[in-house]
Amino acid sequence: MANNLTLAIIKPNSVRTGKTGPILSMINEAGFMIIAMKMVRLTMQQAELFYEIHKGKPFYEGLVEFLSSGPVVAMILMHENAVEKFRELIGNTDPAKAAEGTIRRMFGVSVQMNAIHGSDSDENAIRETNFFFAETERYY
Ligand code: 3AN
Repeated sequence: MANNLTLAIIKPNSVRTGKTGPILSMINEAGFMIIAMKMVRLTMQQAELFYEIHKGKPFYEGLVEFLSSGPVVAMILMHENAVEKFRELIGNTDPAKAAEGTIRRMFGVSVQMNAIHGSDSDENAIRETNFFFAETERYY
């Protein structure tokens, strides 16, 4: 079942500019089932932990600061091949390179403020869903 789940985060720039609703519509229309969802504001320490994998990279500190700069909407999504399918829906890390009709192309403003996060492997999907959600907060 693990490969049917992925973690999505609507990033602070999208929430701040009122894009939560339009992004949720796209997620629903693409056939993903939302099995957990909440709005949270991460502390710097929590954001550091979430992006631990990127520690040491030149963009790490800016990324941590950005992710903790305002509320985000975190979700667990269910779909066959969820990780891969959702990466298709969100598009390239760089919104300028993302395909037409993808979430990042429509709502991303820069590589850092690229509107939304999606887990990049089944292993990270498990780690990331556990980071945000307790068993009691999931509907599956
Ligand atoms: P993705 O989110 O597409 O899996 P990653 O895992 O390479 O991309 O990067 C994680 C996050 O780090 C991205 N969503 C983006 O916000 C940020 N990021 C990646 N590369 C850069 C960069 N060169 N400059 C600024 N931010 C970056």
